[in-house]
Amino acid sequence: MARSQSPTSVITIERFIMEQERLHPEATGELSNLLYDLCLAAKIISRQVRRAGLTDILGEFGAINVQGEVQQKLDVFANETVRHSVEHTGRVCVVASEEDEHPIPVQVRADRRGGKYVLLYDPLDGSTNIGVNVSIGTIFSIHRRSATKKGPGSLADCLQKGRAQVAAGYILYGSSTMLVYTTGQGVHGFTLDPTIGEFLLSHPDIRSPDVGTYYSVNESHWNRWAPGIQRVVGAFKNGDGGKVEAKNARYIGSLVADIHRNLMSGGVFLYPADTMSPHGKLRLLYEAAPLAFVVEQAGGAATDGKRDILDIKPTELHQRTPLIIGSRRDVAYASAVLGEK
Ligand code: P6P
Repeated sequence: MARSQSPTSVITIERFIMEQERLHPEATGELSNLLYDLCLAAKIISRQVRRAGLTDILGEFGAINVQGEVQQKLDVFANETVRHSVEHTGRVCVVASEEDEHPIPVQVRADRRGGKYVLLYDPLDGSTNIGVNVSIGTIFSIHRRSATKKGPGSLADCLQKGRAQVAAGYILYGSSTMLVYTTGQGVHGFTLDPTIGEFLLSHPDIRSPDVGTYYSVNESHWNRWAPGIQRVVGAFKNGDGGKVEAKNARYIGSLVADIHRNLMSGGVFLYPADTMSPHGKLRLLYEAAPLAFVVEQAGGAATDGKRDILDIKPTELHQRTPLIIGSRRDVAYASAVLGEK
């Protein structure tokens, strides 16, 4: 019989972040407050996503974003909600989004010093799934400013290796709304209780199995892949007679949903380069790098096939990268095969 939770036994994300902060006497609380800001944005976006089918917000906004994709109304709403939740706080000096061509420097008039942090985010990944009620997600990455010392931040502050992130995570708008994040002290999952508007600790210290149950890839791209990738996917599908067992295929086509399932159950996700997308499809700064930080902190791994995702030095804001991410031994297997001559 599950122990019913008394109101005093629930741990809100606010209490959890505060307790985590106390582990770092040098902490000023600014990172904690920035994470709260993102929680507020997540609640607002979640409310709108949950109503998407009931208001006229469905459908296409009509504008074309920097990726050349038709912007869905919820994309625009989510993009602005995240930015409006942080830009007045004095905690960030620059924000950059998948939906905006350039970073947006932030200067709060009263504070000449300028914010300490950089926020990179994909406001609503998988948005083509909005109209068919498939889970979608928000992904965020937080760095300290590095290139500028005060005032508004710059593109150079955004172009940092994933290894330098101070926090990263995602919000999954699925059967429930979950926020999963890391600050380098493990990975923790919180489920939104909409009746009280609080994210409650539901998955402390998430650890991924070393070997995955699932492999996730869009196999319709098979003929566009390099032979090494075909070998790797073939082994995940059929086994390779010893080094890796055949796995179950699971591919939702919504990055956060695929990554979250594999994080919890064990699995490996691949979005390789191919003849049509020579650098892959997914973005390094606000998709691959934050997810790699989370997955590594849960005991997994993430590579572009040659290098750890977190060790790649970005040169452009929206640069793409091939991505193989998930259970540690599955990623290692893929890297070993791809490294063979
Ligand atoms: P494909 C959704 O459009 C997205 O950006 C990710 O969420 C998802 O993992 C990927 O693209 C799916 O791409 O080519 O398999 O449809």
